[in-house]
Amino acid sequence: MTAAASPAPVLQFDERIAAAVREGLTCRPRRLPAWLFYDAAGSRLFEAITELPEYYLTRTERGILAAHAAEMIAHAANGARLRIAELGAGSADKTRLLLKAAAVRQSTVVYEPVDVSASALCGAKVRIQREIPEVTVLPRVLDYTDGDGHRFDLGPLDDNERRLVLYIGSSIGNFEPHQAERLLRRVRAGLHPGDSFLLGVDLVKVKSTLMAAYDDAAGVTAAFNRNILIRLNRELDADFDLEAFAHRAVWNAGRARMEMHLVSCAAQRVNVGALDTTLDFAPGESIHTENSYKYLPGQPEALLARTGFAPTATWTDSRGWFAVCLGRAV
Ligand code: AVI
Repeated sequence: MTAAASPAPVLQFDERIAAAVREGLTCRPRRLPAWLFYDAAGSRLFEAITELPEYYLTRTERGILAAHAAEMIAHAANGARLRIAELGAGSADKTRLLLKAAAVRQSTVVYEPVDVSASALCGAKVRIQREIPEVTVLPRVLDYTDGDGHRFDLGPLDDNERRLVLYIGSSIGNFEPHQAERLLRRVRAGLHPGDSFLLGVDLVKVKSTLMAAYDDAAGVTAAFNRNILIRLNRELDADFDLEAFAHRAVWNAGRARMEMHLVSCAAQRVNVGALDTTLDFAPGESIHTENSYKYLPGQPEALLARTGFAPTATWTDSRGWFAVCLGRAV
């Protein structure tokens, strides 16, 4: 009797990741999409970045929200009750400030975090409901960046209710300007006139401050950047040598953006098993992993105006480093 041969293991690779990597690493200059950063380890590293002394963005925006949350809520409500949606569930740390201000004003608040990740939404629901019992969390699993034409639809409102959509944290900066505009138009199409949109944007500032924020002394941003290679090794059966790629932050003044790159330290060959491909890197060759656009004063308001919102108010910090802008859907 012969034993049946055991079947060869079938390796399953995520097609979306495989397609993005095939496209980005076989073209010149090489690039990878920034959404690849956010696996579980990358999300933890990003949380650590937000605590760094050099990463002024989170702290500065939190200060603006802490000082002006009640005013922001009053402007958006404009006499009605507010229902608050948020693009990206995140850790919702800064969102609390706005939810608490809304709870003071109207005693109960419906909060609709929107994210592609059901598990991120689940975590946000538990945390928020435990901390602010006046808030009912209604998570919406939706890819708000989806350019495939699916409607951005958060569902109906009650009478005398308006919606406020939050997009804080400077996440808009990770989109190319034309993509940012498309995203806002899409959100606007899912709102009614009188609803509002609150946008947090990082502003252009002196180069040394920007560079330090994206190349911190403790090397957390470098680890965040390199984590993308760890992910490709694990999820696409690749063999990137992490020591052989250096983190590089660049201020591109002409395009008003911080760039992150992974630069090959030597001539090297990398195998990507899932793609059945080898990649040859020249010394100094870069993989461009992220853009983080910075805005000039007035630009966020112009963006709102171009996409169907009347800019109603802008709040900033004393150094003029960060802006939180409110637009009302017209
Ligand atoms: C998520 N996003 C707003 C961050 C930023 O600043 O562009 C991502 C990040 N990249 C490096 N450090 C933080």
